[in-house]
Amino acid sequence: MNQDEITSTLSHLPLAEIRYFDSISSSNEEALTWAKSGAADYSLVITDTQTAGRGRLGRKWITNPDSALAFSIIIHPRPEEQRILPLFSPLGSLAVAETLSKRYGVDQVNIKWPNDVLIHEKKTAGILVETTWLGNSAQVAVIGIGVNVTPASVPPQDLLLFPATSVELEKGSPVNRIELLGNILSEIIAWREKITQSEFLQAWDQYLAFRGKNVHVQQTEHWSVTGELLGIDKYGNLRIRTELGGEFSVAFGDVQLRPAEKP
Ligand code: BT5
Repeated sequence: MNQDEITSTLSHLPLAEIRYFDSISSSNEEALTWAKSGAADYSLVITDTQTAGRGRLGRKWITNPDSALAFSIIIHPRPEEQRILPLFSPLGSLAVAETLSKRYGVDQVNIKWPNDVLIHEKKTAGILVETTWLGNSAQVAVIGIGVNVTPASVPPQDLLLFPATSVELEKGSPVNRIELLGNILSEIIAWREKITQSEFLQAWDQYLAFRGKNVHVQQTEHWSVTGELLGIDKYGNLRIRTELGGEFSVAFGDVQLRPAEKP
C-alpha cells in the first residue's frame, strides 16, 4: 500500500483528503489530531500497521503489517445527525457487513451487537467511534475501522477475548485491501444518507448475530443480563427476553456481549 495507489483507487469517492502512513500509533488518534486542525468531512487516515491500535474501553486492537485494514474516516455530524450519534458505530459495522456479504459474496456475515463484524461467528472487524464536542454538539465523529484481511492479520487466540478470523480465510480467495477499503467507504457514504431512517435500523437488525440464542450482556462491572436475544428496537437498543419471561432493553453503549454458551 502507498499514498499514490490509495489516492488513485479511491478517486471515485467524494473524500476530502487522504493521509497514508506505513506505521502509526493509532489511526483514530491521528484523525482526532487532524480534526482539531480543521480536517474536512470525509477526510481519511489509513495506515498499514498500528503500534497502539485502540479498542473500546481501553482495550487494544492489533494491526499486523501488510495484512489488515486500519483506517479512520472523519465525519462532521450534520444538525439532524446530532440526536443519533451512537448510530455512527453501527454505520461502520453495517458498511463492513454489507460490503462482505453483498459485494464479496461472503456467507454468514453478522454483527455482534453493537458493532463487531463476525464471519462464521468469528470476529473479522472492529469499530471504534470517538467524538469531539463543542458545547452540547458533536463537532467531529471519527469512525475507526480495523478489518482482518489476510490470514497474517489474525492475532494469536491467547491474546483475544473472542475467536477471530480474516476475510481471506473465510472467503477462500485473495482480496485487494485498497479495493476493499473503497467498497467499505462507499457503503458508509451511502448508508449515512439513511442513518436517520428506519431502513438503517432494519438493515442493521438483519445482520444481528445470536438472534434467538441465549446471550450474556455485561454493561458495567456490577450489571449484566442473560436472556434470549430478540433483536434491536427503534432506538438501536438490544431487546432481550430474560429467563423470567420479561422483555428488557439494553441501552447502547460500551457493553460486552457473548453467547451464554460457547458458540
Ligand atoms: C473493537 O474494540 O473491536 C474496536 C477496534 C477498532 C480498531 C480500529 S483500527 C482503526 C482505528 N484506529 C484505532 O486505534 N482503532 C480503530 P473492542 O470491541 O473493545 O475489541 C477489542 C478486543 O478485540 C481486544 O481486547 C481483543 O480481544 C480483540 N482483538 C484485538 N485485535 C484484534 C484483531 N486484529 N482481530 C480480532 N480481534 C482482535
